[in-house]
Amino acid sequence: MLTVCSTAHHLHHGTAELTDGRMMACVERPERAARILERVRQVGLGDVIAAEAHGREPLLRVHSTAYLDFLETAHEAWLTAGREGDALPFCWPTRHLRQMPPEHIDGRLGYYCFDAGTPITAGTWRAATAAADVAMTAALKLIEGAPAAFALCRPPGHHVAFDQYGGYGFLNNAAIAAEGLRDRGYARVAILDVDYHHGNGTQAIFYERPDVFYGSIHADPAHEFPYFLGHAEERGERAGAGTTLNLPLPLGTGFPAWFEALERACRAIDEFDPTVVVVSLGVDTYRGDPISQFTLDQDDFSSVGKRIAGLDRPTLFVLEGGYDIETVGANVANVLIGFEGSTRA
Ligand code: FKS
Ligand code: ZN
Repeated sequence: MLTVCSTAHHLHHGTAELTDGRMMACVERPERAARILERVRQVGLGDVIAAEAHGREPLLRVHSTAYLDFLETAHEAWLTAGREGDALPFCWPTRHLRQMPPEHIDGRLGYYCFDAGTPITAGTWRAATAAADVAMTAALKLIEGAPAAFALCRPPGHHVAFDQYGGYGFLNNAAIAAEGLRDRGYARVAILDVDYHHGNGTQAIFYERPDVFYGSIHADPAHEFPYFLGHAEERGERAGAGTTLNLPLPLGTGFPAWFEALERACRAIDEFDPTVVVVSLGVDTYRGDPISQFTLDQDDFSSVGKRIAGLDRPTLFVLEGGYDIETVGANVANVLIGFEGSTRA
């Protein structure tokens, strides 16, 4: 399988996130991508190529101009306001407040961001656009006829909506790839999100779309981030009624119950009958993950890849989360090898 990556991800390296009432070192850090790439090379997964630049156009299929303008200039505005280091919001337009971007950078950060764990650094815009380029480059390989590709995206993207970021991400790489595939003739896209967290951004982007299915297996938002989306009763609306499937699972869930949910998601995808599958691939379901509470073992990830291969459709893997530095490379590679093993046979 082909891997697409970019060295520009290094330009995004946040210092700290607000967790449990304190500023803690960011778990979403450059070493994650380095470890994954190292492992992909070690196991001989296939060619590794650099992303090509695709400019703003594919981003605008998913995000608003105002949001992109904000993101591109946010850190500069932060410095101009006399701040140093990373830009983080501290005030949000929640219930009973007006939904409009104010002038001051502090207010704009709150308007466009939904959490306090996603710092904007001087290089964030360049890293985030490079990640979107990684996803688009990999998507185009499918258009050219590759049966599968791996987009080694960093920062991640599935929490990012039309004009709102958070959850360690700034641009929704999987959604951008999905729209790129739609624009180039793939009539029906199924997004399968296996990250530990619900992909609230991806769900919101496609909630009313009949042509893009979103299915997710994740920790029950009643007890886990992102809390405010991802419940079982959310099934899509209007033209998109029935094209969203949420399978929330209790904290502590192990592989048997998790795999049962994967089976359900895969059956729903078969029924949707997509022309292409985009996998939001997070391996923070691993038992040793520092911020998550599922208990998948390293070998289980091969079975995940194998089941996804059973969908028997062109497949684009887009990297999302996974924070145990020692195993993140092997866990991601196991999914991809599991997939390849059963398509090669
Ligand atoms: C821990 C609080 C953690 C944020 C969790 C963000 C998860 C991001 C992710 C992605 F794939 F996007 F990277 N709060 N006390 O793993 O879903
Ligand atoms: Zn996650």
